[in-house]
Parts: sequence; structure tokens; C-alpha cells
Amino acid sequence: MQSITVTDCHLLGRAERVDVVAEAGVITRISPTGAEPPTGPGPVLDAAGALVAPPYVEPHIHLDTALTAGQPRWNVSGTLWEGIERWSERKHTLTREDVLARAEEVLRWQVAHGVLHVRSHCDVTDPELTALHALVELRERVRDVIDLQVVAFPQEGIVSFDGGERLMARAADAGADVIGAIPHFEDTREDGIRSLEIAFELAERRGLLVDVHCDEIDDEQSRFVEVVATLARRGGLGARVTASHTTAMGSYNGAYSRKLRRIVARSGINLVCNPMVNLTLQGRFDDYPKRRGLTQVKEMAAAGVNVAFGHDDVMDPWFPLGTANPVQVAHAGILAAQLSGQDEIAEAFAMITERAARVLNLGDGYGVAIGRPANFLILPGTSPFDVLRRQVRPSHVVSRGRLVAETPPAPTRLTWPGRAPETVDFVRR
Ligand code: 17E
Ligand code: FE2
Repeated sequence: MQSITVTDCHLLGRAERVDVVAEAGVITRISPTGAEPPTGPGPVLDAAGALVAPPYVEPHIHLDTALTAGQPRWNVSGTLWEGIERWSERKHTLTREDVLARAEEVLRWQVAHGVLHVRSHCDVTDPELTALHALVELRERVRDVIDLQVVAFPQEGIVSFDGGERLMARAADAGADVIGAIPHFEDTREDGIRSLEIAFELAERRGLLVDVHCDEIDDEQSRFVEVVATLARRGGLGARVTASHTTAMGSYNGAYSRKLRRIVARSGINLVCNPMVNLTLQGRFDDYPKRRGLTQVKEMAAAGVNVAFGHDDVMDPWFPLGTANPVQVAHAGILAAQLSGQDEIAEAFAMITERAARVLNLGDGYGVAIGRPANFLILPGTSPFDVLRRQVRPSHVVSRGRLVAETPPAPTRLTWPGRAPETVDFVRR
């Protein structure tokens, strides 16, 4: 039976150092360091007092479009809208092999960064559903290392795209885990509402989750989050529903913001903010002062709403950069949402771990605890604050009780006048 023992671990919220033992892919023991000998014949890792944390969770990425920046043309204006046009051109050339190769490459980057749970949107406004079939196939193939949820995402609309509703149902038949929508892209307000009703009906009928690209526009009149929250509450769906992007919130007036926070909190839905991408895309139609449209992260969290941070794009028509690293996303989120308090910075770490896990509805399938899947990271840092400030990479990634990625430390040797050559790792001593 495959086993692994990690000694001298610092678990969040636990003062004493512990040893963590996993057998057959499940955590079977957490005991004070040295209290019992390693179990089983497997490897023994010394965490040396480092943080041992549950894996990162990516609540929002687009694996189907990843690594296509500049194909066939660069997004010159930098707007969401030109991104959709450029992608529409690229979409006509998709093949199964092309999608598999790009998506799998990014999944490998994610595992290297310590991400073991991913929700990927997948454009289904394609009569062939080429990308969706490929991602569903990939989901099954990578199951032993990383969990993948696939969202049927209607990039060009459900109601305003010819045959859109039928494509959504076909995507559900083909194995999508989550139903998406894009109400702000539909032609009219009424079509936007209708598209949400269609999405919720489909999700409820098939027992699927819901994740809506919602109000990703700098139009203060784009107000579909209230509709998503209301449909979730009426259907009793609560945390099975997520509103992503929600950038129009950056433009809402105080009176409406106050009202909306209550509606969202009461509904129990999740919000996903994608700070790197929306800082890049939003405000493009403004002169100065220029808005930087983002979810009201702080205020919604204070109102009791579960908010998580997502990467969104990796080198595609909407965003040219990215290595699929959630620590970089959380860092950007801290700056963008002004999360500078000590507790707020710790919360930013939760937004790429536990809070993101709630978005994916992982439940007992997540967390470093006895009886749970042996998925965890060794982070050579002293706290979430330290991990985010120094952008610490996991030295070890353990998935299903197996060591799947290792990153040796990369300290810098510095020569300084009057000092012996020294190692710099940006720890404040
Ligand atoms: N599609 C969309 O509507 N919005 C985005 N941010 C991306 C794709 C990446
Ligand atoms: Fe997105």
C-alpha cells in the first residue's frame, strides 16, 4: 500500500508541529511530531517547520482559449469585445488535438504551482462543441492527479446566438459539470434575463452547478447579479451558484451597492473576482479619471459573501501574460481590492484555497484532515502573509498521496561591501 509521511509540519490554526501520514491516497494520521514512527514503506519528507496547506484551487480559468494569444491576430484595443472577436476567428480552426495540447500544458503548469482543483470555462457557441468534447476527455484522463470541472460557457450568448439554447443542452449531455451564461452580452436586458432562466432550468433539471460570467462590463446599468442571486434563492441552490467577474460593481452607486450586498449575502451565492485580467480589460472606454472595474471584494466579504480570486486567462486574446500561478493572482487581488490589513491579507490566501474550494463545492473532498484525500502542499514560509508577500512556491506538491511536483529553493548569492557573501531569500530577519 502506497504511503507517505511528512514530518514537522506547521498546519494553519494549529500551534504544535505535527506529522501527517497518508495511506492509499487518504490522510490517516495527524499526530504531534515524533510521537509515532512513520507508517508504511513510502517516502518520508521533512517539512522542517514549513507550512503545510491544502492545495490551491483555481475557481475560474479558460483552458480552451489558453495559449492562443496572437492567433490569428493580436487583440490591439485590449477590450473584452475585441477579445471575443479574435477568439471567434481562432475558434473556427479548433481541433481536438489542438485543445488537448494547450489545455494539458496549462494543467501541468497548475500542478507545478500546487493547484489540484480547477474549474475551467469552455466556449460552447460552436456547433461542433470541439473544445467541450476535448476538455471532458481530458478531465477523465487527468483524474488521478488533478480535478477538473468543465463549465458549458456560451461566449456569444444563449438567446442572441443562433441555436444557443440547444448547444447548452448538448453540452450538458456531453458531460459538462457546470452551466454558464453571459447575460451582459445578450442583445437586450430581457434576453439577458431569459438566458439566465434557461441556464438555471437546465442546471436544475440535470443537477448541475451554475457559474455565470456576470456583468463583465463598465456599465453601471448592467445589473444581472441581482437576477442570478434571486434565481439561486428561489431554486434553493445557494452556494451551488457563482457569479464571476461582476466588474460593473466597480461602477455602481452607493445606494444600489448597499441593496445588492444584502441580496447577494442572503442568496448564499459565491462571487469570483479575476483581478489580473479585469484590471487589464476594464476602463478601456474611459478617459481620465479611468475606472478599474472590479468586484466589490472587501465589501461583499464583509457582508458575509464567499468571494474567491481566479486567474481567468493564460496567454489568450484577452490577456497576454500568466503562468497559471494563483499566488500571483492573490497578490494582484490584494493590490487591486486594497486588502492591506493583516487579516485581509490572510483572507486573500483563503480566496485561492478554502474560499475557492467552496466555489467548486468540494465539501469534505478538501482540507488537511484525517479521512480526506491526501492532497497538500509544503510551502516554505511562515504564514499565508509570508507566502503571498514573497510569492513562495510550494517545495512539494502531494496529490492523492503521491509526490507530483518538487521545487528546490532558489536563493540568490549576494556580495555586498563589508559583508561576507550571503544568501538572500527576502525573509526579514
Ligand atoms: N470571455 C469573457 O467573456 N470574458 C473573459 N474575461 C474571458 C473570456 C477570458
Ligand atoms: Fe472568464
